[in-house]
Amino acid sequence: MSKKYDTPAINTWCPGCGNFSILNVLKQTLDEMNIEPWEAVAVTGIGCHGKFTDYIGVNGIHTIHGRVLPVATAIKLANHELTVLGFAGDGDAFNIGMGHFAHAVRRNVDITYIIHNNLIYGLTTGQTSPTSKKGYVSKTSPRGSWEKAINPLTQALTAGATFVSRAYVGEFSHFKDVLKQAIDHEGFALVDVLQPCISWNKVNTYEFYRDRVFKLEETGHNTEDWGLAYLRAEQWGDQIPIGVFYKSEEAPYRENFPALRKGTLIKQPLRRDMEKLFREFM
Ligand SMILES: Cc1ncc(C[n+]2csc(CCOP(=O)(O)OP(=O)(O)O)c2C)c(N)n1
Ligand code: SF4
Repeated sequence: MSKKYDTPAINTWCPGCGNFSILNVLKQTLDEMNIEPWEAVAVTGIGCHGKFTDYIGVNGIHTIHGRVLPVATAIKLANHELTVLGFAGDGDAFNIGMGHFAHAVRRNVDITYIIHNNLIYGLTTGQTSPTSKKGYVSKTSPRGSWEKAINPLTQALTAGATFVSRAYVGEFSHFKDVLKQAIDHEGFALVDVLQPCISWNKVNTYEFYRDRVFKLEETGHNTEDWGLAYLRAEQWGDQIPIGVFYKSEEAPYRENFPALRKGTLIKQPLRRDMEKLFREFM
């Protein structure tokens, strides 16, 4: 595997964590898509997934909890030539960051949003998260969670997403294929990744997923059928679908900005005397 996306950082994820697979899939995907390290930017939230910016050798910003999407949106608007990749845990994305999700989706911001969905809070030692299933027992829900779980896929579909997908870390080449399609997609692309947390989630383990996941494309699934995508997105139990659920073509967010039709913002000449502006704040 190419070493050009490696960094010197010492990896502190637990050995066997599903995050390793996400990192390796991403490196291979970027390499195979000929996206050079300086052509991509990774934005991460707070959590075990947040260390991604240390471990992937592309431009990166480790932002504050729940704010991956507004930061990624700003980067894309400032320089839409970059491949912008957002990485968030299920807690980061669907608790503190939930408000941003529907807006990034309905705007169709041209970014790929990768959810490290381990169905718990990993970094803070295994508390129930918004995607934990009803009845899930943890130190914050010792009698079992009584709240309905948030489903990232149905949330995205109802908000009007143009690319909705799910991958599983144990299906390496399938994951890579889904990720390539998501990065290629012009508009907001969700990749909900089923990522076992071997230290804290003793229910949704590698064995759990190995016995349940199946590939949608092997069922003749039609990715243009929103209703079918919704039905499949609700399926969770003995059988768990992975793959591309839905995709459609719509203009990405930046096309609403006449100034961006002339090219990426950072390459346009400044029309204001910025020196004067900066002096005002000194
Ligand atoms: C504003 C704020 N609130 C709470 C926290 C504590 N906190 C750190 S990580 C985290 C959640 C981690 O879970 P998740 O986003 O699912 O990521 P994972 O660790 O599983 O990758 C929380 C609540 C924080 N750092 N900042
Ligand atoms: S606590 Fe869980 S999510 Fe975090 S590094 Fe360890 S196995 Fe991975």
